[in-house]
Amino acid sequence: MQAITSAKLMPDAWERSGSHQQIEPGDLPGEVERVVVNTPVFDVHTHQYPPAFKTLFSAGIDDLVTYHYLVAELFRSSDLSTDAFWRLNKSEQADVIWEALFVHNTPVSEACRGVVSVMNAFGLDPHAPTLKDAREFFASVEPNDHVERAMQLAGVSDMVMTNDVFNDEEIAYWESGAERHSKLHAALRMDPLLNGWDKANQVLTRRGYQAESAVNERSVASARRFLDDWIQRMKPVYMAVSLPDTFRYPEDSLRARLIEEVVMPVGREHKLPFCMMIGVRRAANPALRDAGDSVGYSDVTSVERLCLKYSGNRFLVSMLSRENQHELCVASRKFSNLMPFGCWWFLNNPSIIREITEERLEMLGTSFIPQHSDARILDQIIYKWKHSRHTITACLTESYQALIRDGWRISAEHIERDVKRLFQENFRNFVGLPI
Ligand code: FIX
Ligand code: ZN
Repeated sequence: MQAITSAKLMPDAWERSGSHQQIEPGDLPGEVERVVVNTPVFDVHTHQYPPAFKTLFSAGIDDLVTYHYLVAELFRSSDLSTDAFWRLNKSEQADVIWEALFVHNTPVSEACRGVVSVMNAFGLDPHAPTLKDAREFFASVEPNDHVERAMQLAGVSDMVMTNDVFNDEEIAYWESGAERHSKLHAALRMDPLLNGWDKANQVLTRRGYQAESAVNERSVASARRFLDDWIQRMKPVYMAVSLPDTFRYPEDSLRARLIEEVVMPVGREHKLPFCMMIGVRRAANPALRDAGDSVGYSDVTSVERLCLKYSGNRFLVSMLSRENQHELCVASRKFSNLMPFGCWWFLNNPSIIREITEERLEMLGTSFIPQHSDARILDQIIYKWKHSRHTITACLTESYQALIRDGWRISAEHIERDVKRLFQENFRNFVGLPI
């Protein structure tokens, strides 16, 4: 005779609360999709700029089709040499890529399917034999309206830019007071400072921050003053760097000294997280230029050591190697000042987004940032978020279904709370932005 537990005699907490309508298992997939599709997302890492940053602002079909992901794919489906390709102008390059990857082959790769998604979103024919119609359409849109339309289609509320304070072209816009966009937040990117001090110290000196090849007291003071001044001007939400797969901490290197004596103190003083994107092997094939970067297995223990030693700092971390993802989840369980984010670059494919999101839900609950677009071309946010939302919906649905199997009950309010945390609140809380 099975004992009847007291729980069955009394209305339980769910019934007593009376405020939540339980979702039936059969309705769950549709409810999760409704919430995921309709919850605006904070895109925590992009390469976007406001239209006022004219030469840095990128949108439209020629930029989309010559995105470096597609350039890499072109050479697997064309006999064209890299030299011959680079001698073409942008629209000629786009025509070659369109022919090879969309006309003579089926665009099944994620990057190609992304272009199809974007064209479909704007009512353009992805089966068109040429880019003529698409070019006419994109030539007709006003850039500022285009930003609003693309963010609305993508369901993106805010985007974080990548602002390279060592790029003369970009800082000219900042110094000229070029108009910003209230929903495009700055990120102070400093790859040259940490990965190329031999040149960076000369740039600092040229700009009035006397520094030397040695990371000595004078250099440290100048580098900190340089960052302080740019933080004052940009109001970034975090400081960022892309680190190679060989990055180690601690290490006897200029980079380690600069992290310890410049980045960590500046981060604490300004309450700015340090965003590390780890695992790039730059220029694995230099002939491909931007498309020539590759991936390398990196060291998660180095991340843990930084989180332990600098418990007063916060670390946003994305790693490029699929093989590092499980370790990064484990490290995130150990350090609440470590926030894993996104399925970066070569990981931004449905099969891998699914794997990473599932293991994050299993090990971190809803305490992580599931995705970022890394969009270089404005229109990419439309496909990157459409495709990622599809996979995130599937992962969340399976997590809820497993919970229901084990006795939990789900309401729409709970799903809305969870997705808002994943898409907005985890990041806003971590960088100190208002909810
Ligand atoms: O370092 C980065 O911000 C990387 O995301 C880029 O260098 C890379 O080219 C990219 O856009 C990947 O999606
Ligand atoms: Zn990026």
